[in-house]
Amino acid sequence: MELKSTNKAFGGEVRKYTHASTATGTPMTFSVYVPPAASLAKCPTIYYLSGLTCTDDNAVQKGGAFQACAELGCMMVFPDTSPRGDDVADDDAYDLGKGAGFYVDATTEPWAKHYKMYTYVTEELPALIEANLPAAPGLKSICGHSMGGHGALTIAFKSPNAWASTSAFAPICNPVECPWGRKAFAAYGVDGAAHDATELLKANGKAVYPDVLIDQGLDDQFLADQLGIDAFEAAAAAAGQKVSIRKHAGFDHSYFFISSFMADHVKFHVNALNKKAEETALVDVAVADDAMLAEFAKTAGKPITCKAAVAWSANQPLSDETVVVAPPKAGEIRVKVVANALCHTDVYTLEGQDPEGLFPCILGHEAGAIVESVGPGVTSVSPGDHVIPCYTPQCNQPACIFCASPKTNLCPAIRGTQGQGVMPDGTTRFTTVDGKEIFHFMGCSTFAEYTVIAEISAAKINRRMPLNKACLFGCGVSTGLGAVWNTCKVTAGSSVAVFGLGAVGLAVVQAAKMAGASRIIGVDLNKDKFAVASKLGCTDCVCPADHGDTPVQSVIVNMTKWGVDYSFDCTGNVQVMRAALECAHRGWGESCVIGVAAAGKEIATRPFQLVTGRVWKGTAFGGWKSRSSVPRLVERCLAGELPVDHYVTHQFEANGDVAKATNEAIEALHGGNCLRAVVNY
Ligand code: NAD
Ligand code: AHE
Ligand code: ZN
Repeated sequence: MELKSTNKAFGGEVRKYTHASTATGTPMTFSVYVPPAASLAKCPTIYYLSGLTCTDDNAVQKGGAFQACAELGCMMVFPDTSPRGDDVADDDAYDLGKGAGFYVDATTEPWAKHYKMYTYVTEELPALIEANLPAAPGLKSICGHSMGGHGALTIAFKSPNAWASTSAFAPICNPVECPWGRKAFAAYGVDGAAHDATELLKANGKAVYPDVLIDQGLDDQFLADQLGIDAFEAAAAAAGQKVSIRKHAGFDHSYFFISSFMADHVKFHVNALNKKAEETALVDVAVADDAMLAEFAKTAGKPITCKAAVAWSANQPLSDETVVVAPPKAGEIRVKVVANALCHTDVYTLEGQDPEGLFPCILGHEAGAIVESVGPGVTSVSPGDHVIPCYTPQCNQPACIFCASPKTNLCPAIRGTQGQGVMPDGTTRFTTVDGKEIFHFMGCSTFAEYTVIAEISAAKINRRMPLNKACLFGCGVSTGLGAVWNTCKVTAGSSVAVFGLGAVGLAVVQAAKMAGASRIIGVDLNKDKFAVASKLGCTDCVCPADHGDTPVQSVIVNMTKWGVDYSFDCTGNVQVMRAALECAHRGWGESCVIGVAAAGKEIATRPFQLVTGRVWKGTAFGGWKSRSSVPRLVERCLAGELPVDHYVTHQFEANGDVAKATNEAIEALHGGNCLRAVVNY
């Protein structure tokens, strides 16, 4: 594989490669878009098949796919449409031979020698891509235009397990019935019905995909004689295959048409790929433990009496209580909490600093758990599944503009009731044995042996991940990583300042290092944090107390001349938030608030700081869309790409007294040398 050219687009790269193909026996060229996210993790891949007469260049230069690919973190591969070369057979006409490989394997000479585009696209190229580029193994989808639309639909219908989804622009849907198809199949000696999307639908007689997206211009000059979309639509209806065929007046067969709807197709595929990523993440795990399932079957639908650490009021130690956990209602699940890590926010609320703090309540929101039972209508998880409760849910409803947007993770579906410490129906699932109601917390309440959460707050993960490690991805660590990769999108070579080197701050350091930041300045009042911070990537560590009256922001500006490209507050202290902003680079520095400030606290700075180009922003849970992203973080950790053991500095065994162990964890956090204290239930 030889790299022929590279161009930059939306922070990613457009690369053109040539390689000696074994399938076609000729040199083959293809282009690929590698998104910025690929520097951090392997990405799902969309294969785009071009139409007659095209090479990979057409779609690369005119397809308009890269912004969406960059935003959604997926690669896109553009193979050529046929073998090329002097000794490759060709035809004078544009619809046969070079530029018209029809994504089939020819059996008749002179075509049989090189025209093996089916094998090339379905086997050779994906193997080459997965072996040499940051492509997530087996996570691929396929789309295409015209002849490429025919290829995308037929290839997908023939091997639905290999392709997560398929879509097309003005596809040749019934080639056995159109001049292009009949000519090609006859010349290439191919059984047309085996390479005809409409005929395959008829042959399958059932749906193979949840949906297929097709866009068709109504002013398309080939619509009447070549494309056969009506036959396809009828066959799909007969087979019960959902197809979303969008017909657009005022559009023809051109790349103007394709580029107008390309982003929708990328989104369509990324949704399907995310779904497949979740599903496949679970296949290779140990089966649920039958004994546990048998236990769960006994308690399903009934109240469970168990132990919990209840906060009766602010600034009081947690109290060891026996509580009754009601069964999950519609859209809810009840989970057995296996391990819980303490986050500063739990302490912040326990100390009465949270404006939304309600007592009595069961705190806790960074846990690993197992599904005990599910309420009516729950489909995404089942008893025995391993989940991480997420305080930022993801409803994925078509009407949810937040879940639909790549710009945010702040799904508001249950935020109102969550802030009121109750379930979406406005009631609690926790009572004392004498019936006193107890509030939920952050939609999680994992300081209890059993808790009830909304289905949309449960991220289903790989059972191979120990739950007392998985819990770390429920809040602090994910938040720090996401603040760098999602919220600020820190680029290689950047300078970064991180205020507060607890678990959140250190995750920012780890992520900045992985993103290729060239200078990472760690700031903390507690110098004990500097050793681990340096190991994770800090190039400099600053203790404000060492600089007398010099404001720490000035210390950092003096160290860097104009300030840092990115700064992060991970303390929750509003003065520190100000310092973080004011040490950001003149002209373009971005400062991200992660810390949670106490009630009544507000941030302030001179507007001049913003006028002169600094940007102040914030993040909740690092911008991660919880149910689709947390399982992938867990996979990366399992794959060794994302070490997190260093965050667990303390472990406690509850042995039936969650309160005692959690109070010890709180002690440890206050001790100053604790990052995460994990309590095993
Ligand atoms: P932590 O207590 O473990 O770490 C805080 C660190 O900040 C400590 O090392 C402490 O020494 C340092 N610090 C405190 N005051 C400082 C100051 N004035 N100057 C320099 N350093 C100072 O907390 P954590 O669990 O890492 O959480 C950090 C913050 O992030 C908390 O406010 C927490 O509530 C918040 N948080 C926010 C999100 C979110 O989604 N936005 C998620 C998790 C945590
Ligand atoms: N209840 C507080 C808000 C607290 C806050 O900002 N929480 C963070 C998560 S902290 C996790 O340890 C968050 O994600 N907020 C977004 C949200 O919707 O709550 C208050 O100020 O009222
Ligand atoms: Zn937290």
